[in-house]
Amino acid sequence: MAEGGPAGLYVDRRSSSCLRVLSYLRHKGITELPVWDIDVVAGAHREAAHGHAFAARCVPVLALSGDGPWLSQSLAILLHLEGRYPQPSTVLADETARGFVLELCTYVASDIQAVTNLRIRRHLKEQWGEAQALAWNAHWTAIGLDALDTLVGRSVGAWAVGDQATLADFFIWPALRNAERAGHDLAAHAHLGPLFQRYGQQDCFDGLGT
Ligand SMILES: N[C@@H](CCC(=O)N[C@@H](CS)C(=O)NCC(=O)O)C(=O)O
Repeated sequence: MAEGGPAGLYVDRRSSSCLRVLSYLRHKGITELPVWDIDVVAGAHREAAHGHAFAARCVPVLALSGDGPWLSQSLAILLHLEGRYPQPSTVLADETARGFVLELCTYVASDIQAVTNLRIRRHLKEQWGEAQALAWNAHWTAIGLDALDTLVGRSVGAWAVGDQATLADFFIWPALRNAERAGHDLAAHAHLGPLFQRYGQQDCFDGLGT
């Protein structure tokens, strides 16, 4: 992507943060937004030429035009898209319920994924080795999912908050997918285990990600 590369959504399909946005696009039926793949494991987002677009040094990034503005942070991107594509709504009208949806989103993004993401794991591996990096990941995932299970237990229905998809689902599904792929036993969680099974029947998540 040149500094003024094409507009659209920049993702790495291995990234749980990107899967939040990709599953949301599917759920909403948004097909007109161009999606560009970049390789964050190879460091494409850290190349100096892309500094404006990837100022936060992470994906996803939504380039609203070739020259910006650029939005990073999956929650900011989803709230922007929700304004452009309000139906079907994934934010709730009731203020308390809407706040709870955002609580779940930020719990996943800030309290689970932030301490387990690529640059953290890479640093831990370089400093202390692969085994310690894996142990760190398992430790914070277990603590995070325990708390998330309690939070979700307050609201869960067919989806994480009641019986309609909300922003929270697009954060929780990739987190559970990551945890399962890392060997975490989701069945040990009273609410998250069954919820992940129900997610498996939803088209918006089916076969998404690499
Ligand atoms: N808080 C950000 C997190 C984004 C993030 O951590 N993305 C990861 C991939 S899941 C990334 O680009 N990592 C690159 C790196 O760590 O160098 C969001 O919600 O979008």
